[in-house]
Amino acid sequence: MPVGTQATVKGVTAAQLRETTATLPDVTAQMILGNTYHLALRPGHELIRKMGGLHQFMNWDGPILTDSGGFQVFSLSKLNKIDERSAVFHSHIDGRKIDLTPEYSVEIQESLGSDIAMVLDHVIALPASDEAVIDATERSVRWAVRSLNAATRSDQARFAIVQGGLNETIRAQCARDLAAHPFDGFAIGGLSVGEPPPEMYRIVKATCPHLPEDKPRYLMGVGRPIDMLEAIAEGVDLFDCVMPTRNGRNAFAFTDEGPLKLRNAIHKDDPRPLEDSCPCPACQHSRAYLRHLFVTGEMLGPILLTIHNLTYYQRLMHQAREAILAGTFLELLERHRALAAPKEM
Ligand code: PRF
Ligand code: ZN
Repeated sequence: MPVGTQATVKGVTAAQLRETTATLPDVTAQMILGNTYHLALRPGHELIRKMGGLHQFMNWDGPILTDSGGFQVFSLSKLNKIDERSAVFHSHIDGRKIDLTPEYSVEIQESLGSDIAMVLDHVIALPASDEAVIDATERSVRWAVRSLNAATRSDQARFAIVQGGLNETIRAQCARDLAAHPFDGFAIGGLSVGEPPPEMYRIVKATCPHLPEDKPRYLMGVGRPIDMLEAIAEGVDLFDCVMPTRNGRNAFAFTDEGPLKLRNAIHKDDPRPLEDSCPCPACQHSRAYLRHLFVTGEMLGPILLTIHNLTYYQRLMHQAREAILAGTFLELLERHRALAAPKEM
């Protein structure tokens, strides 16, 4: 899922976003991610509801998943107080005090009208003691059940979020506790927060076997191409990450030969496209031209690289699906492990 925090996937129109999947035969509608926290603060979920909901507001007719605000409250706001009832915090925009209960997060997401709503979770900073991790994890389970009970829309799916820090036992218990309730899907949260990648893979591997076989699994805020493929190998289905868009804005292009930093002088007179076989509009141009756009600060540079990176990520996920069906997924994974490995000098 491309990230559209502020009701826009930064730098691209809805039509351009749709085009990033146009050459992939198995993709008919592509999901994007929106954020409860940001949209409730600005422009306000009531306004978006009055404007016909988030799909109409941003002209996206594909599916939308909204995050609950749990992670953003803990990472962006001035968190005031967290107890069993709610997380009380001050807006990072105007300092306004907000009392975010699991029920209020459901209400906001129902106003936004997203297709999938995430439950409010308690995310804690790592490292933390087992005691603190267990406390936040058990609260996250109780909040997830409250969210389920508060929901009123039958046209919105609800995903629970597994927490549990870097402790496999706590993770497994949390996954089993959540799996006992009729959620439509299950996310793995609290990862990709600075831990080394092998630690994240270890926790994903320990969590997945405790989740229902027949419901989607979503690894939140991940990640690099290799991280997604490692997680797919453990049974994860869904991801969101700012990496293709944010890196694109910073002149960083993903390719099947590894990343390219377009500001680098090595590209100054390179006539080749980023990738020969990529059908995206950026790949109608030379690397020399794309570099020129970044060096001169032209806005087309970030736009084109965003489109290329989104196209790359969608194609990678398409390749993973095809490889799973063909029984060749491990070859794809090995190829990307080699790409991601530190280069020998
Ligand atoms: N919880 C929620 N959203 C998230 C996360 C989480 O743990 C993460 C962790 N990487 C990203 N987004 N609610
Ligand atoms: Zn391209």
